Amino acid sequence: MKPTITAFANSPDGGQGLARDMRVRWALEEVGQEYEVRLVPWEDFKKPAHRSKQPFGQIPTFEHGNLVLFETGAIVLHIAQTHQGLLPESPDARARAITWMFAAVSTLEPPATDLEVNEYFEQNEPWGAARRPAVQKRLWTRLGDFAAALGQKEWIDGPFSAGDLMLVEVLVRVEAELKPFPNLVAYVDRARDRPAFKRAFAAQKAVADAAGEPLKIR
Ligand SMILES: N[C@@H](CCC(=O)N[C@@H](CS)C(=O)NCC(=O)O)C(=O)O
Repeated sequence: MKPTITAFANSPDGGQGLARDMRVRWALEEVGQEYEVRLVPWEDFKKPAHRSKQPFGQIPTFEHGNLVLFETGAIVLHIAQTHQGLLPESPDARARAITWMFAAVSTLEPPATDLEVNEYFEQNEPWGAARRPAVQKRLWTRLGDFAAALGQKEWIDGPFSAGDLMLVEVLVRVEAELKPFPNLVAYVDRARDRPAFKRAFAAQKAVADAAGEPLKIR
């Protein structure tokens, strides 16, 4: 039986890879696991049926048999732990890869999301523009720290892992901010070159193309 994930019926980014089902699609493609997709219309996000699977009324979710998961970090970790290819065999290297997954969602993603929120939802507030430089500075500090840790390595710690997958998926959300960090730009480009990334991106884009005009969220 294939797992089923949920995704936007009509993604606000028109299929540019920013909707977070991309992370899950990409992980499934990396390990060669086929999957089904259930599209959720925007008006159903906060309804009880969807909340029973995702308490915050968000996408994506992951269902496999009786197991229902939410939170992309947890979903990607589950996929990586139940298939070969996204986590190293050695316990120490595995623990380090998982550490980077947590760094992606708990250290890098919050300032990235803060910038997105400022861009999409706060620009028309009287204080929106004034807040932006501080938000941007916090993000740049984190990006600089990560750029230093990555250095000129191909991937963050040995072969490509679920850690890289989650890190890249955060970086693509703030691509315009990566320019001062050429090694981060090259890291994202390398990831985008992976056949599994391309397949996941194409599958997500096909849904958006079929949906027509992107969802307006602001
Ligand atoms: N921390 C969650 C974030 C999920 C998330 O923000 N999903 C967005 C789409 S990319 C969403 O559903 N937004 C609608 C909302 O938050 O109401 C995860 O990683 O799964």
